[in-house]
Amino acid sequence: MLRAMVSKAVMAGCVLISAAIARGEVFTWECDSFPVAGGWGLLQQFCVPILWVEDGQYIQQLDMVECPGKEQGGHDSYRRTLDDFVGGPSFFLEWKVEANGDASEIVAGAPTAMAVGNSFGIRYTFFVARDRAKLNRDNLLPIVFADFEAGVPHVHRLELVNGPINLFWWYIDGELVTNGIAEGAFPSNGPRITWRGKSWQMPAFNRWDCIRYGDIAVDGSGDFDSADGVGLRDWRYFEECSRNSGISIDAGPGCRWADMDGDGDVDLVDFAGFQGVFGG
Ligand SMILES: [Ca+2]
Ligand SMILES: [Ca+2]
Ligand SMILES: [Ca+2]
Repeated sequence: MLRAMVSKAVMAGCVLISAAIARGEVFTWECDSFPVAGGWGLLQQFCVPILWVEDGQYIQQLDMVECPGKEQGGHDSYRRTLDDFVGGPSFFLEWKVEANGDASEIVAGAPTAMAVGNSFGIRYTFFVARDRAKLNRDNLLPIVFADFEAGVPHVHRLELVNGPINLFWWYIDGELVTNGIAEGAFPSNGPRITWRGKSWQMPAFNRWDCIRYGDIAVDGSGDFDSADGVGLRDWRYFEECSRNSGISIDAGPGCRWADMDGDGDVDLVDFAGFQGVFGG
């Protein structure tokens, strides 16, 4: 059961003007390859992290064994620019991870971190441990924690809508943790995404299952990646939504695009609707 401790923030939104450039659609890395092969730039590695790919997951085993005398253990981090997504009306970031590191490591930015941000102070930095996650947007804004079940992977989802007022939402496993007014439009002004595994004072063992981001698909469109009509790539994600949903099981915010009849689930009726637009 998700228990969110949310402090309310009331602040004025500010609109950053972004140049309209050719924009991307959706980036996906399903963790079935090493990150660099999946398009990520290696940022930092130290203290000899042990890394491998297994069953569609990228696994980081991080400890202090190879760091005698150091104040922290293994580290493995990656980055990509988000320049292709500047100027969009919306943006989502979704990732699935299971971390076994203790929540006491969060204070040092471990055992996992996922951050999007820019050079102008807009950022969303998430730290996910075994049974707790933390969102830090800006040091002047309230920090939000969420507690959840240990020993299973969890899907984290950030949604941003840019407009006269910029808004954000954070979901875990489809359940809203917090939302509110954003500090500005994003991605904007040299945006980037960075993620890492890290061991501070205790070993960490992280199983990453996927990282996806890009435009938020239009509800009920069947078009997951907002590109090239409805085709095989969309089908791969439709099938996933269908598997995780079903009659009377809410599909969650990450599957609104696959809920063709808008009743909250992704079932056989939606499959028929998806077939109707497939190839179109
Ligand atoms: Ca995977
Ligand atoms: Ca598509
Ligand atoms: Ca439906």
